[in-house]
Amino acid sequence: MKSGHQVRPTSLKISHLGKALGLSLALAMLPSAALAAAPTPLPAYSTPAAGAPGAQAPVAADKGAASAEVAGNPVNNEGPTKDAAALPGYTPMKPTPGIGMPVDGGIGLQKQFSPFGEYGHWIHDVVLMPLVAAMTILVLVLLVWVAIRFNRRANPIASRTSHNTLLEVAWTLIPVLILVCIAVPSIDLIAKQYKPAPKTALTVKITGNQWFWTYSYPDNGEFEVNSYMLNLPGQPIINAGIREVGSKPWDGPSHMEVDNRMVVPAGEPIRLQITAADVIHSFAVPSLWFKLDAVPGRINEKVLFVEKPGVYYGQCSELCGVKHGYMPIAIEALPRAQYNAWVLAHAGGVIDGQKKLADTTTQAPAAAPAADASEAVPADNASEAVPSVETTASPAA
Ligand SMILES: [Cu+2]
Repeated sequence: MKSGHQVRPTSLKISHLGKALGLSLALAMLPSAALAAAPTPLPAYSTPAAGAPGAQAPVAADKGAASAEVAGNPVNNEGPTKDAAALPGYTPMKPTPGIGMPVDGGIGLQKQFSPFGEYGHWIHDVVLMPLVAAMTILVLVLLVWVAIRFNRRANPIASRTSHNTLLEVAWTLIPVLILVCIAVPSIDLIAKQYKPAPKTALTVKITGNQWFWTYSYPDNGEFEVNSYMLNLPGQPIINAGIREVGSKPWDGPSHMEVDNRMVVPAGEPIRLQITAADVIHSFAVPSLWFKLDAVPGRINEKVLFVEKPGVYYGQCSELCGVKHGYMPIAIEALPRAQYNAWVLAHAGGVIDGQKKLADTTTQAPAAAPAADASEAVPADNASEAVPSVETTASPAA
């Protein structure tokens, strides 16, 4: 028993203890005091009552949106655009279950529907996985072998060997070769992904907002659609004024389906220009091997090529605020003719806007390189050499 020793502090000790306690208390209080002083904006997502639709504005400005507006970025406060279901002459495509979307218990990559995706999937399956598996098994076997064969009991007198030239060369060269095997295809894939879209490619501009996506079609009459996640039946309303998932026959999975999909033509390169209106978002669609950050004040560009018609789902992949998890992406790829019909269903939608733009902005049509003309050309322009269009969407500044 040493308790007697402990309960006999001198007065000096008590005063030290008191000071230390006071200091730590003050330190502990500091953050809460600071919090109490600062106005705490409640996240807009807290829906007070499920039975009160419209209780919460669909475009709830987070801190990011406010500061973005101050910085001169255009903030989309227009709210939902007309639901795609209301478009004349267009019926959204019904997605194929398990295609272009995550599946229960899935552990691999999603089935790919773009050339880059197939290449990337091949690297994963044929290069990376066998190498990783072989290395893991080799190291495991070596460890087990050493533990059994060379433990103290099995091998009481240890070898004093300290150098082995052949071994040392081997364990330097083999990892180098492994890295080369990985580097060659992956650098090749990266380089290919950096290649810009052909000059004749259709441009679609994507803007990330808190918390929905805006898709603009500068080549098709500059109309734009806002894309909101559909609400979930029996759950608090996430986007006021938006219908519930499952209320139309073409609706895909909950949390992924939207009121207005990003409709694009299949089988041709599309120039996606991506920006954001408030905070950083990220436009990611796994089955199309596509992920690109949406950054306020900056346009990121990448080619999208969807091999066949279908509906492909993705999600915002950059933490962007309280409703980050509720701004899914749905891309509907249609054959050219059906895409054109979808364009015409919008007020102000035009088909040959791409060509007209090219005609008016052209500087030297004769100088268009022949290589460009031989590259994939949108179907409605296939018969003509389309002069160059540099940038059809103005930067968000
Ligand atoms: Cu986001």
